[in-house]
Amino acid sequence: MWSKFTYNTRCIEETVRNRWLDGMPSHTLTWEARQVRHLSQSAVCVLLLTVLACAGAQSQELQWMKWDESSGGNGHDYAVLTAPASWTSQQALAEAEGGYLATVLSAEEQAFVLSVIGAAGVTFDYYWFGLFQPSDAAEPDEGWQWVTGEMLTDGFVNWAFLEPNDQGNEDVGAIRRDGGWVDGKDSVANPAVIERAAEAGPPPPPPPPRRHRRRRRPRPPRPTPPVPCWC
Ligand SMILES: [Ca+2]
Ligand SMILES: [Ca+2]
Ligand SMILES: [Ca+2]
Repeated sequence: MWSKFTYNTRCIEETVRNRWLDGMPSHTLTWEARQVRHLSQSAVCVLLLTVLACAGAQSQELQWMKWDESSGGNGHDYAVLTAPASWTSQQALAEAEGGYLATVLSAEEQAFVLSVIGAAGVTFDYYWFGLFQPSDAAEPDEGWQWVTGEMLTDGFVNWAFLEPNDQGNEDVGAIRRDGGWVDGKDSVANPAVIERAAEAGPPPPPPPPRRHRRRRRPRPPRPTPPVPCWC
């Protein structure tokens, strides 16, 4: 039965690991083989609910909004993953869409991202975006960087009041509806705002076939006029 499931197993694994109710160690699940061993009833319930949630997250219809270059944008598309999930799961879903959790590199991009969130038709307090802190960074505010590699110290910053505060291993970032940034726990289920470079347009038309030029035959040398004889 389990070998027929094609859901995002990373999403399932992350959520189950973070929400395990009866303390059962996660090694009781052999995800590679899609098999379930020695599960209690409560664990089975959590697993089934998670499978359904992750399947729903994958099937959600995305409404992409382009930040047009004609209006000062970067030409990228943005969308909201409305089904709440962990930061890691949302990043995996973003990558499956050819993108990543959105990076906010300027006040202008922040304004556009908030407009995308506002147009998504759902209302949550927090939306995961592409900010994270490596585990070896000094708490609470060292090492923060974007999933695309830019360091936060090099650009636009908009932490909310008293954030980041690392209230219990908060190493990933979320943006609030009012634009303030907070650090949060990866395991918390939130919607997310994602970004991707614009889809490649149609390939350019092939060049017209080159006309085959006929090679000119070399002209025969002109006969030299006879030299007049004065003798
Ligand atoms: Ca960006
Ligand atoms: Ca932290
Ligand atoms: Ca926090």
